[in-house]
Amino acid sequence: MKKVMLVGAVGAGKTSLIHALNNNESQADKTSSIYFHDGAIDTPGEYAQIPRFYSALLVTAVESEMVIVVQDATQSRAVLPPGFAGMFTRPVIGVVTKTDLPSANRDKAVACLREAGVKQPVFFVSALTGEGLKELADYLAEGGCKGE
Ligand SMILES: Nc1nc2c(ncn2[C@@H]2O[C@H](COP(=O)(O)OP(=O)(O)OP(=O)(O)O)[C@@H](O)[C@H]2O)c(=O)[nH]1
Ligand SMILES: [Mg+2]
Repeated sequence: MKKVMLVGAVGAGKTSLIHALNNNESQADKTSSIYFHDGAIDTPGEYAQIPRFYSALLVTAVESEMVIVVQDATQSRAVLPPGFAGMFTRPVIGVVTKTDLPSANRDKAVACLREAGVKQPVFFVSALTGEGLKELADYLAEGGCKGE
């Protein structure tokens, strides 16, 4: 699997997604610092929401092969600034999480990702039900760069 760095708002589901991709059933704790898991770099949501942390994200992204911008499907307003994804020197994909929840709005989530500068592709997943995880894992296993 490609080594990925996950970024996105506080509570978007980054750590839960890493656990789900690794078949780790433990509950995700709040991420308080940049954390290297096997094959993935987890980041605290604050690093994406507070511009003075951007330099840390940029430096760390160099350790990855691809950046995943994680968007909560139930989050109705854009939290990341316009063009956020454009600052990375790695290919960037989008992942919409929490698709299992009744208030999930996929179109709105994609619009948030596009506004944040994420181009193709976008995957839809649920860490709870496992929806979409295989498609994402397959894409990362193939080293997919389609759409970038
Ligand atoms: N229903 C549902 N809940 C989810 C899903 N993914 C994450 N959650 C819940 O959302 C909350 C936040 O998830 P985390 O994985 O800790 O979010 P995070 O993006 O790592 O947050 P920070 O570490 O604060 O940046 C937790 O209560 C998770 O159980 C999902 O796919 N479905
Ligand atoms: Mg986390």
